Amino acid sequence: MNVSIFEMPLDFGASRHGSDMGPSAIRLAGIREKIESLGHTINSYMTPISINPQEYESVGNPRAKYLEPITKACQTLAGEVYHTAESGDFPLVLGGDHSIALGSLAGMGRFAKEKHKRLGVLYVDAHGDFNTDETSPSGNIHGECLAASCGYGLKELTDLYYEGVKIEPQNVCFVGTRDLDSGERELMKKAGVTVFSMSDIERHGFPAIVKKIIVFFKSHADIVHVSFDMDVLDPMFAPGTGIPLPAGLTNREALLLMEEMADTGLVRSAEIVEVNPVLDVRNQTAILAVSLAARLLGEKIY
Ligand SMILES: [Mn+2]
Repeated sequence: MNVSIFEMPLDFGASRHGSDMGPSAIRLAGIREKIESLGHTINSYMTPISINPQEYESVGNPRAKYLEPITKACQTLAGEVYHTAESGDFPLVLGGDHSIALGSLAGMGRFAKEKHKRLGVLYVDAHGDFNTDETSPSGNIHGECLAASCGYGLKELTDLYYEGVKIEPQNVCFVGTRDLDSGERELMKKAGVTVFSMSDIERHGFPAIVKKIIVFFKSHADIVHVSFDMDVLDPMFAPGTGIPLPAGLTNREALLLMEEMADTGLVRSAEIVEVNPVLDVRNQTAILAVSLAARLLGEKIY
């Protein structure tokens, strides 16, 4: 397979800055060498656009902080992701905070639409990212990116790249969720997304949940985008992330999930976000991000 890697050094979407250094940390952890060792070809490896550090931009509307630089960067990313998917290559986007999903999902949304395929999204995240400008307690856009991609929220976000819904909410499956704001929870229920929370995992066991996720995508999607937020992991395994929350997935569970998703043959694109080296210990979060990407791209132990 040909893989194109996009580095998105963007941290405007979060209140704890430093995830703009995530792509460098993942690069230093050896993403390129790892992917090539699996027999894939890296077709391009680039920073698609130059993104100013947060200190050089103004916050703008406090209800939608850094809206302008985020939409500008995501617009460019969307085009890159679309053209990569169109050429048959696998776009792998490295964040950056989760607001970059606005770009990836817009790019894959256009690709799916043009090919008349149903796009599914596996959203691996401790949080819902399903706020709108009206429900968000913080005004941080990384908490609104999935809602916006599903058509809810500010027009500047919902109509990014092209007008209209990028992903049908009934084709979205969450896993590892453990912290939702009340407004976003309500909107998620109304929108009809599927959620496998940490409580569901505790109740049924992780392998049983993985089976349900696979069944979900086999019946809801022709192609799948995996959006992986490192904060889904327990901080024991991923301390280098903006909003660490206890009681998360173990490294073993997350690796298994990526392996099983690879085996579906449906995954056509992915992003790994919220690696924040400022908060990390000896780059372990970036190193784990590389292992997760490798499993998703077909790495087998035996
Ligand atoms: Mn997130």
